[in-house]
Amino acid sequence: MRLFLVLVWAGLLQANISLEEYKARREALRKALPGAVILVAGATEAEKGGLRDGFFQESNFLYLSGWREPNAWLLLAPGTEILFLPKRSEVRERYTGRKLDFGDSNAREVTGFAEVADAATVDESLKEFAARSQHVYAISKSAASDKAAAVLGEGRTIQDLVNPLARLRMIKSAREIELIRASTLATIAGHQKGWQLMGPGVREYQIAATMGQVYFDRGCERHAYSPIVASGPNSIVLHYARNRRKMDSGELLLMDVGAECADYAADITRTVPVSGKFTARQREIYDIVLGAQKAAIAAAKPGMKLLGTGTDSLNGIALKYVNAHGKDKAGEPLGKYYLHSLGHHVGLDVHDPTDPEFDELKPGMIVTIEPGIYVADEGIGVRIEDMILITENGCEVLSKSLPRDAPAIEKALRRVANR
Ligand SMILES: [Mn+2]
Repeated sequence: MRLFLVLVWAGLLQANISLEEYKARREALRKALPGAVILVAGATEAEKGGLRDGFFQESNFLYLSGWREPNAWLLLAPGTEILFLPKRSEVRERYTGRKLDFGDSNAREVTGFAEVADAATVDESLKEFAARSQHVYAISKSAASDKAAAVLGEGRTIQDLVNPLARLRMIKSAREIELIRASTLATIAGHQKGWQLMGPGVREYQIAATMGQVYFDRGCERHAYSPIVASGPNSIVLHYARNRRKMDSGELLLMDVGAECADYAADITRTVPVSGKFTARQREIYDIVLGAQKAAIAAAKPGMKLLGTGTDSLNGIALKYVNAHGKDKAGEPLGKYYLHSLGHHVGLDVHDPTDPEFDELKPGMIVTIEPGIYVADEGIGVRIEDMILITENGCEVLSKSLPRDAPAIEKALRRVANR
């Protein structure tokens, strides 16, 4: 059974997204912007090819092309799609390996583009197609919008591609959902292993290292974001990333850690007691955060909104729950300690782009539900974060196999201690 699962796993990670699906995405974008000329810039080696991280493709460019080599451009126009590739450089290739050249005979087959051209001719092509079109789109403040402004001149309006593209990215395909499920499972395995190591005297980075080891060992390529392993007073720092502190008994440990596997992110948070049992006050706060999360998840379905504060908003429902339960030391409601909003979309990016005008939940969206309460003067920060898939009638909690009820967490930690 175990071997079988490993084989399924390897298959999932290898196939990624097909060239047909990338092409369908480009077609969907062209259909959404009829008659438009669309220019998208790939990441350059200079900005993303550093020794520290290695080269990785800009996510909008990857979403539309699947192309993973640097310094490429993408031009979409009515009836046309062109991938522009730079000339090969022998010197660069000594460092980063053989690249595809626009002139290679297999260039169209490898890329899935009917036309592959020399990146030195982007300006010419852009000018030519823009002269025949009413609308030119590029992502604002990107190399593409800079180029379009420079090539087409001051008088020409460049429209922002960010929101039209975000609308497509917000609805995940069946294949994307599969890949995000795989990232979620790898992340859950990491969390479970982290729990096994946790205990008084352990350093935060040891937990982060253990969690990462689990998902890197499964072929996941990156952390989806810098791991947050925050013990005791650090749990109130929302994006704590130093991970140096030694944890102690009686404290909480907040672990917000996620893998990126086959390009897709996961984002899961659990807050657990270092010594295996919540104190009464920790448990009280924990149960309020969990209650808020469960109320939001119970209400999640198409037509509801993720953000905002209205009765049609999951964030509003969670905040209302927090304000109606428990008090701080001064007897005040806890809503003022709910310091960030409820969640975000997850996909190629851990914080996937969203169009604020397109804010109603729809089937195929994947979002996090992550309420938190951070009471600085009590040194208690609790965040519980799960990933949900919006379905026709409600939602599915993708990360449900990682315990989140307090008794289930204590039981899981007891099992670990008894081994
Ligand atoms: Mn998150």
